[in-house]
Amino acid sequence: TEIVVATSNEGKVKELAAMFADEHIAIKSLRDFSGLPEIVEDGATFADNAYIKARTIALSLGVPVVADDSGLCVDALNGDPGVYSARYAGEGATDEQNNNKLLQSLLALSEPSLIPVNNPHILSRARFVCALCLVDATGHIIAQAQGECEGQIISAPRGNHGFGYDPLFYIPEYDQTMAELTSEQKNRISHRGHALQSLRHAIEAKS
Ligand code: ITT
Repeated sequence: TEIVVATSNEGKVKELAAMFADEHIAIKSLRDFSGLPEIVEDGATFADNAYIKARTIALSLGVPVVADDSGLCVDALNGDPGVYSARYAGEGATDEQNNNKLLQSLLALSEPSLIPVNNPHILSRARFVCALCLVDATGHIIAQAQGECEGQIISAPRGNHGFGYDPLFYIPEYDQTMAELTSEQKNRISHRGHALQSLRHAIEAKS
């Protein structure tokens, strides 16, 4: 079996492929197709954007589609970059540019109260959020789900696994950043892992 995921993000593809592997479901991403319509990702929420991506691609290909819209919400930045996580440092920004922008924004706040005296490296609490949406071949929602993962933004990157903001996302319970965890560990505790579990339950509840 095969499922189309409406994403061009290789990091997402790898993680979702690993999560679907147990069920022998292979993933096709937008990189496997050409001539697809432009996706206008102008929703106000992760859930809205996941639906927009899934629906656009389902209507174009005429098959069921899953989409993942995700991002990082930082408390000290009032929830930013949020739905703008992929383009925080500008359209087409690299992960490194986005990470630098995040550190700059947090250091610019320079509110000493945000920084616990015993650990000067923690800049803010934060959470990763992932919305998944499964639509049928006509673009109607079959199931939706959201998952979150709590952590803290640290002042210097650590680790080189994962993607995006993983090197700056510290998880106290593991004393490691998301980029220091193995992909198996990450998938077990991540926003994406939780969202997929919840999507599976939503699908089972329907059938
Ligand atoms: P698609 O729309 O093609 O799926 P995208 O990267 O543009 O890819 P989003 O709009 O959902 O997707 O933005 C997600 C951004 O949030 C992503 O680029 C990362 O910067 C960040 N992000 C999401 N999940 C993450 C994770 O597991 N680890 C680190 N950063 C993550």
